[in-house]
Parts: sequence; C-alpha cells; structure tokens
Amino acid sequence: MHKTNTSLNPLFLILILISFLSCGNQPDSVSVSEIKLKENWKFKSTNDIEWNEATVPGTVHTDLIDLGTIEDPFYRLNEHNLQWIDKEDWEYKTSFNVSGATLSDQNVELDFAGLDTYASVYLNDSLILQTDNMFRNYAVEVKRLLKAGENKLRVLLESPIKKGIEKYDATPFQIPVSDNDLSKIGKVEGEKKVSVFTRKAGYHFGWDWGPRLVTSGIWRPITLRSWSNHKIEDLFIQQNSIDKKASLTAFIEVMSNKDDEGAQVEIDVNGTPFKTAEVKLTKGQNTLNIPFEIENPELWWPNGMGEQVLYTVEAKVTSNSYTDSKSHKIGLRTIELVRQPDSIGASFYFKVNGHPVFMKGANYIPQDVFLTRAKEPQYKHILSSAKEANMNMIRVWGGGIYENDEFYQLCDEMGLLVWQDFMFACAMFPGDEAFLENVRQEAIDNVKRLRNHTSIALWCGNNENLSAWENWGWKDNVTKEQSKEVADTIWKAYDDVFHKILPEVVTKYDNSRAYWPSSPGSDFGEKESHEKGDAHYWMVWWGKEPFDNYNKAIPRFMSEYGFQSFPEFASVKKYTAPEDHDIYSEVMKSHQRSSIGNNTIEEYMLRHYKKPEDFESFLYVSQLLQSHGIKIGIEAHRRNRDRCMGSLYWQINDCWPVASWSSIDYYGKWKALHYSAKKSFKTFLISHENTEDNIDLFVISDSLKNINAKLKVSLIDFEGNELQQWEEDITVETNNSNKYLSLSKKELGRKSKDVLLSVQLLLGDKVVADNNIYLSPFKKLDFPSPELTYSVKENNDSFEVIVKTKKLAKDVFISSASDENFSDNYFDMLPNAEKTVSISKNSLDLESFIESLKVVTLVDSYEK
Ligand code: BMA
Repeated sequence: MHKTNTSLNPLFLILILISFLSCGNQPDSVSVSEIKLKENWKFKSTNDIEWNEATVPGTVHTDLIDLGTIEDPFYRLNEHNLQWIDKEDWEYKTSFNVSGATLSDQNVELDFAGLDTYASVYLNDSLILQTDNMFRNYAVEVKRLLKAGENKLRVLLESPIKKGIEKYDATPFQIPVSDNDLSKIGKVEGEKKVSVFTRKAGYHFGWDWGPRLVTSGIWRPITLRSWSNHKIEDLFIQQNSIDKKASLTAFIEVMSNKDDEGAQVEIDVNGTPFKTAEVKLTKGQNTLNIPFEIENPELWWPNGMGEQVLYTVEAKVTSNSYTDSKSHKIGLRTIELVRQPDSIGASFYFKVNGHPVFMKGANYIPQDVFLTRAKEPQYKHILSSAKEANMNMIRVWGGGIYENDEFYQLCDEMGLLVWQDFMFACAMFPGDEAFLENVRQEAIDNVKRLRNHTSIALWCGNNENLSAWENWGWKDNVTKEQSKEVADTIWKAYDDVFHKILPEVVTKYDNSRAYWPSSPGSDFGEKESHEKGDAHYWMVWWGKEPFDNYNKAIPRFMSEYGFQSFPEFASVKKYTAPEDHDIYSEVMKSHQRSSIGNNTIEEYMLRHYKKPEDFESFLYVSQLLQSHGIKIGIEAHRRNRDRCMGSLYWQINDCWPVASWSSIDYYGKWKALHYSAKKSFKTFLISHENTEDNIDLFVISDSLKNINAKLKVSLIDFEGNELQQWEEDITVETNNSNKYLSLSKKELGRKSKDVLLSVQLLLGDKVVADNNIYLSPFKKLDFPSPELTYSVKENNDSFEVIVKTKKLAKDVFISSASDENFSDNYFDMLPNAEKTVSISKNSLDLESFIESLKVVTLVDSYEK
C-alpha cells in the first residue's frame, strides 16, 4: 500500500515563515472590507438647534413622521400643509468608530450610493464632497482625515427648491416643463417650475398620479471601505455569443496600489474554477479582459417561455497575497431589438434567443414618494404580481429612479425583461457644460451598475420629451414667445443628451443592448408614428375617444396607454374620513392628479354602465370600467401581432393612495384590471372582432409550439339555457394570431340583451383560454339577480371561499378585512357555476374573516 509522508520538512517550514513575515500579512488575506454607516444618525433643520434621531438611509419627511412632527402626508389633505419642508436646509450627522485595523489598510474611502440631492459632506469638519445628482454614486478617499476611535460625519442638504430657483433665475430663457411639476401646490415663489434644473426624481415635484413632496435625504447607504494592494471596482460579464457554447468576456476593473505587479485571475462559474490567467497590474486603474466559455449553456427565458436559469460568475484577483472578488448572477440569452423596414414602415420588436417575443406588461413608477419605504416585501409583491399576471416586460419609466439592485435581481429571477428609461420625462432640460457632464457621469454610473442584469432589454433616453417638443406645441410656443435662437438652444441640449451623450455611454459600456432615444418615437429625433417605432396612445382618456378605438389605433409597439380607476373602498377608507366619501369632495379631488380625472371616469362610466347607486359602488364600477377598457386594448394589440409586438399599459403601481391608471393600488391590492390583465396576457387568448355583420373569433398564441386544440363556443342565456353550440378542431400555430370562426350577428341577433357567447380553447380536457362575449353594451343588458351563495373553508395557511350561482353573476367582487389578494376576483360566473377562490390567512382569524366578508356583483351597484 502506498503511504504518503505527512511529516513536514523543517526547512520548508522556515521558508513559509519567511514569506509570511516579508508580506507583513497573512497569505491570501482579503484586500477589501466594508462597514455600512447606519447607526447613530441625528438630523435637524438648519433653522433648529435641537438634533433628533434619524434613520439612514431615509428621507427628511419620513424622519419627521417618525419624530411625530408631521402627520401622515398621505392622509386627507395633509400633503398641502407640508410644503415648507422642501424650502428648508437639513443637516444629518453621525459618529462612527474606526479601528486600528481599518487605519492600517493602505486606502480608506467613503462611498455614497445616493445623496438626495444638494449635499455638502464634512468628515471631522473637513469638507470632502459636494453633490448635485441623486442618481450618482460618489466615492471619496478619506484616510488622511480619519483617526482611530470616534470620527464625525455631517451631511448638509440644501433645499432643492431654493437651489432650483437660483438656477431658474440665472437662466436667461424659459425651459418648457409639463404641468406635472405641481409648483402651485408646492407654493413655490412665482409658481416657478424648477424641477428640471436638478438631477432628482421628477415625480417628487408632483405628477398626474403623484403628490408634491420634494424630499431630501441620504437615500442609499453610506459605506466605509478600506483596502490594501488592490480592489475590484467593477465586474462586467459581457455575453458575446450564445450557441452550443456561450462565449463570454469578464471585464474586471482593478484599482492597484502597486506598479508592475503580477496577479492571478480566477473565474468561477457556480463555484467551479473555469479559467485562470496571469496578468500584470499597473498602479491606478486596470481593465482586465478575460474571455471564457460555457459549454451547452442552459438558456434564460422570459416569463412564460421557459426557465430563468442563472449562473453565478465570480472573478477573483490575487496579487501580493491579497485577494478581492466580485460576483454576479447572470442568465445566458441573446436579445435584439429588430427594426427592419417593411411594407408598413419599420418593425419594432424584441427577439430573445432567436425568437420574436410579444411583450406583455406595464409601466412602473417608484413604489413610494418616500423611496426608502419600499422594502423587499414591496418589491417582491409588485414584481411577483407582474409575473403572476403573465407579464414578460416592465418599463421603468423616466420620471422616477434607476431602481435598486434588488428590483433588477428579482426581474432576472422572474423572467421580467426591463425597458429601462434614463431619468428624463415630459420636459426639456438645460444644456450647459456642467449639466451635460453631470448627466454623462449619471449614465455611466447606472449603465455600469445595471448592465449585468439579464433582464435589461433596452436603454431608452427619455419619456415623451420629444413628443412634448414636437407634438404638444412646445417648439412652436418657444419660437413664438421667446425666439428661434432660444428654441435652437433648447433643442441643442436635447440633441446633446439624447443623440450623443447617452448613446455614446451605452455603446461604450453596454454595446450588446439597443439604445432608443425617446419613448414614443419613430427614430432618432423623429416623432411618434404608428408605422415605425413605439407609441403612447392617449386619445382614449385624454382625447375622450371610445375604448373601441384601441381596435383601430395599432402601432408597432404600444409602450403606453391607460385608463384610470379608484382604489377599492377598503383602501380609500385608509386615507379619507367618512365625510370625504364623495368623488367630488375636496379630499377625493386632491387624491386625483389628472386635470380631467374624476369627471372623465364618470363620463366613460355612464357610456358603459348604469349609474352606480353610491360612493362605494362607484369605486367598484370604476375598476370594472378600467378593466373593460384595457382588456379591449390588450386584445387588440395581441390580435394584431403581425403588426404590433408589445402592449405595456400605463401603469402597474402607485406611489401614494390615489385615483390613477394603476392596476395595483398603493396598499398592494389588485384592482379588477390586474385580474383581467392576467387572463388577457396568458400564452393563449381567444379574442373577437366585431365587424358589421359578424363576430370573428381569433386565437392568439405566444407558444413556441404548434398545438392541436378544440375551439368551443356556446350561446347561452343568463338563466343557463344553452341556445346554440359550435365546436371546431383547430391547429393553433406558434407565435401567431388567426381567425378561426365567424358567427353571423343576424343569427345571434334578437336575444342579445340576455345572452352571451362563452368561448373556450381546450387542450384535451384542459381549458387553456376562455372569454365571455356580450352582445350589447353592459348598461343595456338585463342582468338577473344571480341568486348567489357562498361558504368558507379554513385551511392551514388560507381561507377558501366557495361561491355558487344559479344565474349569470357579472363581475363577482369579494372583499374582506384582509390585506391579501384573493386568488381571483371581479370575475363572471356562468349560470349554475361553482368557483373556489382562496386568500392567504395572514393574521386574520376565521371569525373576523367571515364577519368582514362581502360578495357583490354588478347588479348590486345599480340604483334601487
Ligand atoms: C404618460 C406618462 C406619464 C403620465 C401618464 C398619464 O404619458 O408618461 O407622464 O403620468 O401618461 O397621463
């Protein structure tokens, strides 16, 4: 038997000892350590003397709420009394201990991931940093100012309004800004719209779904980072090509203290070493390019098309016995934006892993006006709600923020592609050198931070700035009211940012993704059209056009369209008092920021529904109305997928409690629209087109396979009698929309007030798509009282509500005291049907659940 000699040679031991002593540290020590400065924060207005406790990361407003100085800004009209906060300067301070070990490192820096916005930072009374952009990351070398033991950090935040006014007054012309900047509510001197002068989330200054609460604060973490020898500043895993093998390059940015120093690089994939390389580091910045390959890669797919396999790729750099490492979780996939001239104009669609993908989704705004209140559960809730509703794309809209890393991480995990706007919306912007350089740095910081996320599909310059300039009359007004020179100056700033700086940054740092200058637009600087590029269709709502016009206005990619509704009654009760329960009360009007808001909801409602009998019913019917309208839109886009390859409605979420276009309210409650979008976005959809004489039935498939299925149609009356039936065996082709059946209206005709067509697509016994088609407007239908009964069953983690009906039950709405969402809601039940919906139990006991349970249908909303 072979025996290994385990005894150690004394000479060898001495050698190890010598090499250990000569390094002055242990072999392979970690070169970088980090501490988050979260503790001991205090804050005050510069006008005050007394310091009070603060939370960092946080905002001035949330600290004032915690302190009890101000009341809940979202309750009733409180927002209006809090406008003084943004006119003051605020200070934050903390003290933190620095150990001898930290100070023995060669470098110590303070990293500021997000300061909102005009911050002056003092370390032990020395000014170390001044900032003017909440979207940027700033790192400052501070070793020379630190001492062992206690150190003091102070952050002065100057009023963004006062700073804005200074810049506004110093600009010799007027920059056009939309009315979303609610300077009137903000009680800003001369109602000056100052938002565009500050690189800060646009929606803080108000929006047509948001409050005017201009926060200041340290909104992302401050980190004390110490390091010796070298540190990895950035790791980018570029996907070069993906086929039988994935060819990748790791770009590793390394900061080194030593010149001409040998280093070993190791790339690990899922914990297994994949590639090693010997490199030389020079003092300062180094960029290492390490190509590597993964054989037979498992692909990442968008939601609904397959799994979201993520590989963990780690890069380790070892030099002079110090090691630093960084890792990312990446999905392997190809993505292209295809814009090819065709008979209509030019296509605008995404190909993922070589397949054209119809994008189903919604626009996303920040989840709270006070950004740091959105935590992991809120991120998980909104994004898993998107996934559950069969979405595959989210548009991060340009008036908010570049989201937190965890947002994109969840999108990677859930298969939600991200249309990422840069943060510019509905305004023109300054174009001076300092502003442009600030924007360039902001773009670099964020493209570098986000480019490893598989979910990012597209970088888009701005939201509606081009439309505002070209279509809303801004260019003409500026030319007329100011001068042609001013108009040229303003356009030059636009051209510099959106046609030069941003595309240059994307090409340099992330050239595998497309850059699109403005949403909506047809090309660089070319305004919106339905033949080319993407479109926002607002003639429904703003133009008061009928919902049916969604069937005619079919662009190449619909990146925005929407209709408002109110939150459900349980949500409205949280921000109002009983005396506010009228849609035209001061409070309800203030929680409605569209200039045409509540009237427009009412006007459309009376086109489609009978007048609801009271406030609570009005809220409920407003949701049915919104869901009905957007369902028409989604189905029209999907039916026309040979022309239009995306349907992103405006908007999935809210940032405060309000009447808005959202499908999920501020408190996380799914509105009727979210439930119906879930159905309309399923892989298979049955949809109809109303022609003069016929009802044409289409089946739409986003599946990558052809399937053989049965299309079943029944004409039934509201009492449950089946009057006619059609059945057809069909082949549903992959990625297609096809007409399969045409029913003559004449034959269906006379009884149209108490009948419906129930359509189903069956795969064997399984219903993979269904829809109900009513033959007259809802308000003209003779809905019976449904004779509905229900019972409740308690499970370990959930309650089940079993609903039975004798006759047709239209829009069954189940509500309870629970904050959770029911598995289904606002659904139709055919006569003699039974349906079970469940809701997670949370903290509610059976008795209180049953007591709070309420089940209504559309007929309950009618005036008695
Ligand atoms: C869109 C958006 C937002 C706005 C919404 C509703 O065009 O880009 O600016 O909130 O319309 O008006």
